[in-house]
Amino acid sequence: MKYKIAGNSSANIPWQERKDTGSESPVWRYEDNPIIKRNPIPGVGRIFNSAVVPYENGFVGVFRGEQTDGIPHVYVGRSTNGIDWMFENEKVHFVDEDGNDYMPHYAYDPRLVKVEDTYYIIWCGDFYGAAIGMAKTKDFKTFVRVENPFIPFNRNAVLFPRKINGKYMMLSRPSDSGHTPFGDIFLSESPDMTYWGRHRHVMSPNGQWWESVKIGGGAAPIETSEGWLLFYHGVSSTCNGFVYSIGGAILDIDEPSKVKYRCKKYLLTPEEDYEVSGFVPNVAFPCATLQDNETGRIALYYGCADTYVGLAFTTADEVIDFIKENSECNENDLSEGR
Ligand code: BMA
Repeated sequence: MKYKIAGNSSANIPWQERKDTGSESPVWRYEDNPIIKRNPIPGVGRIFNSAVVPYENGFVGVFRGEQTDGIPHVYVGRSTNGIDWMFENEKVHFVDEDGNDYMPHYAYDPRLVKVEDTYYIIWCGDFYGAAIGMAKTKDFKTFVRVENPFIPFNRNAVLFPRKINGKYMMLSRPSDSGHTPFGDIFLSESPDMTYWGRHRHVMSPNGQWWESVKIGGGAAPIETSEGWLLFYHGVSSTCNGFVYSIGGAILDIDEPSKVKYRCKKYLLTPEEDYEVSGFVPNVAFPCATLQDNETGRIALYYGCADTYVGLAFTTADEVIDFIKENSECNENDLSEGR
């Protein structure tokens, strides 16, 4: 292997070898996509834009369950193979530090990241408009909300899986409270998961047509020997609405606001029926990866058309080389140093 993935080996992650599809992309889809179909739980019409992590001998995830009243909440699911998921019928019950009920009005696009011995869930909820909500758990039974990290409006907060220079690090995308027509990725740091500051610009839409409207963090960054590998979403606008594709970038390992490489081509764009048609057509929305450091294999989970969950695969070597070969930045020239 040319590039190394840091962390523990997770040999049982889902995997399927590439079949030649004619695509030049280093990312290929699971043949039996989508892995989560409509009406997966009573009272939930669609699950999509959801995140998973290795847990015990298998995997656990937090899922965006679009209830049949139209309101999204977070549901827990468990799987032994990362493909077939069993969901709890009840949405996650969040409490405050004293154990009192503390439910968000709604919660969508959850991310799930383990830092040290704690799992953090980060979602978009309501705080006088769209804003980031956060909670922690150690056992996936008790979910304790922590302070909202940012003032409104914000979406797509993605925590790094370890502290950097002694600080927790989080990407986010300041927004408006609607279907935001802009979006750049910023980085914030915190000594304690309560106070966030030292905000830095990471990336803006950079002129590539497939991501010309807005971009936002996707899966938690993967630590590799080349830097932090980031799968993110990039949005373009057409006469029929937005199109969400998946992009790739590599951030500096010690100073992740610095973009080392950013692929000017998308890695995955809506092509299959389950991506181009559904509740919101033409959405591929990456939210999580599972990776194995022994083989360099990466399994990427992405929401499809705001309706299903899809799975795609790549390897660290293939995707990093593709990003490097097709990199066009110096992204940091776009900002004023910060
Ligand atoms: C964004 C979010 C995502 C969704 C996307 C496409 O603003 O609402 O949850 O996948 O739009 O509809």
